[in-house]
Amino acid sequence: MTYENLWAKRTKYMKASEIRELLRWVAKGDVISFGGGMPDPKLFPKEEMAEIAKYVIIEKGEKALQYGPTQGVPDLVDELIKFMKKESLRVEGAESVIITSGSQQGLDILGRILIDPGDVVIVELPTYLAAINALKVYEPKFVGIPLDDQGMNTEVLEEKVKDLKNKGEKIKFIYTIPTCQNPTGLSMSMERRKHLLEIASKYDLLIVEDDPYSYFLYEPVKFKHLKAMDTEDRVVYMSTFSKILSPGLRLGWMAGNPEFIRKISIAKQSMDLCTSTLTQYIAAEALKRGVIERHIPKIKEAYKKKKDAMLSALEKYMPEGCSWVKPIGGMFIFTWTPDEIDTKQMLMKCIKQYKVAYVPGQAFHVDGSGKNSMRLNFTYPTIEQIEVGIQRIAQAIIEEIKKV
Ligand code: PMP
Ligand code: G9A
Repeated sequence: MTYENLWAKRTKYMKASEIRELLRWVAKGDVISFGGGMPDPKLFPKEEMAEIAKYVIIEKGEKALQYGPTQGVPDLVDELIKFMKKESLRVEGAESVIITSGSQQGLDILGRILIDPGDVVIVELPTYLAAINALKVYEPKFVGIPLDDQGMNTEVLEEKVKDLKNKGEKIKFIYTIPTCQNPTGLSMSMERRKHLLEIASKYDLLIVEDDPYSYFLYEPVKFKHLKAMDTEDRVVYMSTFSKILSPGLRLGWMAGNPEFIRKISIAKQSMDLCTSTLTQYIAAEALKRGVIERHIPKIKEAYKKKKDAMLSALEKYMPEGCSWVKPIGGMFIFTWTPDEIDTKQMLMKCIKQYKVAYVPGQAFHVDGSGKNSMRLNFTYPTIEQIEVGIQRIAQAIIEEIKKV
């Protein structure tokens, strides 16, 4: 059988995720992983989750083991509305929320319902690579807006938007991860957030706010969510249980205009009918019992130590010409090497010879830039592995510099 001739045209735009590909090496065990944004597995609240899982199956099994509504089981939606309210994320009611199978599904659905080939999607430069991969299949034109230490440069954004509008381009939405951005760890300042909303209002644009990381900041700072500042119903908010509890549950959620949510729900029906009812009931119970509220301070404390350990190791071992962001939360430290280094080329050597993995930065850049950058995850490895792993990467960089 030859499969080559069978593939639909759209498969041309499907690309294997650099993050997912790296998981193979992590599974081998002897490679220190700074790759995928995985939580510290030692911190999962296993006992409490086991108790909850048993309770849910025994006490709520008739519903929890059954199909559920596409928009999400009401218990979880209600709990999420309360959870979001504490963050000043007020939603009008259950019709404004949908539970997705990970927020990754939400990203794919956004592409399905919004993008026709040639439409413009504005993203940060760099941005989350699996968002790029999910949306790419729908053939948008990506326009990247650079970031600085205040997050997305909204001056540049306005210029780009004006230019695109003058050219008659159809801008479908602006995708942003305003707090502890993936991959850079940068956060958008309040001024920039205001400016972004002003631009969206002036040019009548939809904003997608992807927010997995704002729940565990390591510094005593607080940012308002774009959704909380939005007075015109033009922000769609999305988040996930993956980082604040467990990615194995595969639960994300979106909140926005009810008509918009309804469209998402219809698109979702043909993908999976509904998100796992079992894990939704488990998550609802975890929220009810305060498991997540108790878990967040624990991960904050542990991850801050790991982040500091990685920053110290970078300081200690990295050669001249390297620089990195000091994040206030999240899971990543984005690092630049000297210009002459291609981190994608260096990766295999790092994995095979030095037994350390990272995500090359280029995959996060819609314009193909970022060749000399890498994303380092600090939540999954142990503190000891962080020290050893950074020393190994530094050694590999030093050798590469000698070669050129
Ligand atoms: N968006 C961003 C910005 C992310 O960092 C991630 C996970 N790394 C996701 C979406 C997807 O998360 P999940 O599907 O596990 O909810
Ligand atoms: O395992 C994945 O693919 C999810 C991780 C996301 C990330 O590393 O940003």
